[in-house]
Amino acid sequence: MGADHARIIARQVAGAHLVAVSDADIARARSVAAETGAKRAVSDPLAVITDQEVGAVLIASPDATHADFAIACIKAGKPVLCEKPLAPTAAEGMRVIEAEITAGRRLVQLGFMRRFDPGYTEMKGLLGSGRYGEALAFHCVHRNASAPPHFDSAAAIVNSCVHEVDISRFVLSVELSSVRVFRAKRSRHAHFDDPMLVVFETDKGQLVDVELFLNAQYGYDVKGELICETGTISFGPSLHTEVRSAGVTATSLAPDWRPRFADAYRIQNQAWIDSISSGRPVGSSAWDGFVATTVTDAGVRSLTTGETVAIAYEKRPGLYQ
Ligand code: ISE
Repeated sequence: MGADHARIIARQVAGAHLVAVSDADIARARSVAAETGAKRAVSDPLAVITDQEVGAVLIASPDATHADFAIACIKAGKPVLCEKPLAPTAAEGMRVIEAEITAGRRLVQLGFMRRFDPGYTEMKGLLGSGRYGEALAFHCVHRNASAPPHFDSAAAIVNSCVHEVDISRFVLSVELSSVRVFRAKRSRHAHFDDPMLVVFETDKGQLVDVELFLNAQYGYDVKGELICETGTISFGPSLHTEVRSAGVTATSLAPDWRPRFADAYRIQNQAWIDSISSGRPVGSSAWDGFVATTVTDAGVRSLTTGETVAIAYEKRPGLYQ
């Protein structure tokens, strides 16, 4: 993902160029720097964050390192686009919120790229038009071809389902008030509970259900269908051409999220760069990232207890109004 972001910034975004690339594997950092025209390749991420020539930082490191790197960027006064999740737990995420409050300004944008995906933004716009009445329920499908070996059931919620947490808050303009996780019959191709059904209630009384299936084998498949009072709004998994031939209709599916959400990543990264010049933050804030981890914490609790878990956290007004 880091290499992809570097390519997007170098080739698809106006108003920024790459100065330095860091990776624990220095050979990889060097190869990405050579490919993207970055001047420096280093293995120490703090060297990039404190580099005088670096004006803004994009973090795409392992989840457990996000909070510390984001805090280092805030301390250095540098805007940061940080991949999701903000942190593996809400307690760790709160450290980033405290750092921004201490700095007295918002510097973090969370990389919830689906907020920039044309399918979801159009869905939000159509709902906002009022033409279809109120939203009643939101069906979400989140299938990956295969999960990495280090994934477990909790990681599926913290790292993958966190997207539906953020996008349902965004599309419906709601807060999620409870969560319950159901384990389905486990696929023979899975090494953890897969698939799972995750059901959220919103503070406006709607239901959001997510089929989370990370070893679906056949490809990357993300769909959404919003059920409203006088109509439904949905988008499909593919932006590609449909071919009809020999009695069959065929569309190709992306192998993973990078091609599927290529537009979303490009639009997100451009919006981030533009927001630095304009001083007007866009996308998900650190607070949105914190709320999402609060919800996934509750999801992980539900996974353990099998019960519905209420979602609660103390609001931090001020910066995040
Ligand atoms: C991955 O980290 C992503 O962010 C993808 O969008 C998601 O589909 C996948 O399940 C995550 O592991």
